[in-house]
Amino acid sequence: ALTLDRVYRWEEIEEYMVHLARNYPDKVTLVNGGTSFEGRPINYLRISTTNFQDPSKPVVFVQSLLHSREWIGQAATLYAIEKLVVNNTDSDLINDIDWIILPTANPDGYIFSHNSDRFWRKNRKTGLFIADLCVGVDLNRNYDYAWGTESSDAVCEENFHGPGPFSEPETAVTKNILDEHKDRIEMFLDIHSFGSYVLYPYGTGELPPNALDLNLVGVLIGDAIDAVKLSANKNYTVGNSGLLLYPSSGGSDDYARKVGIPYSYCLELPAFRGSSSITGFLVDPEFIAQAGYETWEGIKAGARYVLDSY
Ligand code: 0X9
Ligand code: ZN
Repeated sequence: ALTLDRVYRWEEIEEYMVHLARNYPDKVTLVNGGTSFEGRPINYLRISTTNFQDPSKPVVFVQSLLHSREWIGQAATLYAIEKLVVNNTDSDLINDIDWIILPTANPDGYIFSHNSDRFWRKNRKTGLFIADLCVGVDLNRNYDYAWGTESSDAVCEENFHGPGPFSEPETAVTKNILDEHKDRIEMFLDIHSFGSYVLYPYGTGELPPNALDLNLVGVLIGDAIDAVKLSANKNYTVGNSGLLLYPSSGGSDDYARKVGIPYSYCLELPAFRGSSSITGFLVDPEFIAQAGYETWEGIKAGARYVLDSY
């Protein structure tokens, strides 16, 4: 088991996933989804009591750490894995749903955020700019939905969208998972920070046909989280990402919705102290367990909705 009293390094999380697959072979499968730009394996877990062979079960896909500095989202994902596999108190969620969980979508960036620059956001793609004076692609602008329309074509910018849609091996991993299982994935959650938002497509501000349902289920998720917060901190807001937050294109949630995943969200977890500056990415060890616990309440609410309506 893993205790959420600190942030874990990439190698530790990899080891943890190997350990789970080995110790819970009837529930957990470790899958390699590809290789990062710097050559690291991008591994994810399939959690299923029927080895993913029962097409009558819906799939919930949770991804985190697409943005390197957003450490708290990865902690929340690890908490969800623990609650599903090691310390399960919600048997319906593991028996009746198959899960795909990708804790570290951007391993190169994550390691860089530990070793060199705590506030690094992008991946570590090089060869884009003279003498590599600027490196990295914003992976959440690199998916193929309205690619390049609400993002930057300048390598040095934080929201640089890359040379083309899915130019990055890291975004190709998500794409392949979504494409492979799109008929069964009912919910996709891409966990980010910070701001306490439940955001739904599209980042351009255009509304998908099921926007009303997306809003309704988004409110269920946000309310479930707020219900376990201290009253002073009830602060989740729900809305279309382009309208509520800011316009952007090429997001993972947008691609998931585009290929047919009905309930696709970007969850922006809170900053550990109502911070509005970049320090909102910093993680207080005391906040990790709470963030994991409250986010899990939201994930459960979303997953149960999906289960009941599948
Ligand atoms: O800008 C982003 O990629 C996300 N916010 S963050 O502060 N974590 O960088 C929001 C993405 C919302 N989804 C889409 N725009 N599709
Ligand atoms: Zn983010």
